[in-house]
Amino acid sequence: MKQQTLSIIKPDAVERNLTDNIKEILIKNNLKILKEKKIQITKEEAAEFYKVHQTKPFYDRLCEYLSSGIIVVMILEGENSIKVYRETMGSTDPKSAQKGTIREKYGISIDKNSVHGSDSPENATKEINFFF
Ligand code: IDP
Ligand code: MG
Repeated sequence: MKQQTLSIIKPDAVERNLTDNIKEILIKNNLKILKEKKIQITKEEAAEFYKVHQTKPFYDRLCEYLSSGIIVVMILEGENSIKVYRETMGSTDPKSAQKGTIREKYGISIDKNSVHGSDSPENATKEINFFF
């Protein structure tokens, strides 16, 4: 089933000029970049975007971080793109991410893990509408 999902290249990766390397991995995994924009969001916008995590101890730091620099936001499309992209990113903590995944290759820490990806069809729709 053809699906769309939202991808964000986080500040740590944009800052290190990894945008093209990450896009190359997406394309290799049959994830087509439908729309793309380079922006910086406010801490308030980040707080809205990450609202599902508002009770977590790392919420404030997470919002501070996502709004700390330029990000690249993309709509990806492909067969089962939500699952495929989650697998392409690797697990949340780069230390335990599988070899060859974006987070294993480029992630610095659980905070600076280089990329975001939607985790369900409902959230993909919400997140796409949030940015586009
Ligand atoms: P995901 O990005 O793999 O979907 P989520 O659990 O949705 O992971 O968490 C959102 C983001 O919050 C993660 O990408 C990561 O940067 C950060 N995060 C998640 N868990 C922790 C934690 O235990 N400590 C610090 N930051 C965390
Ligand atoms: Mg998540």
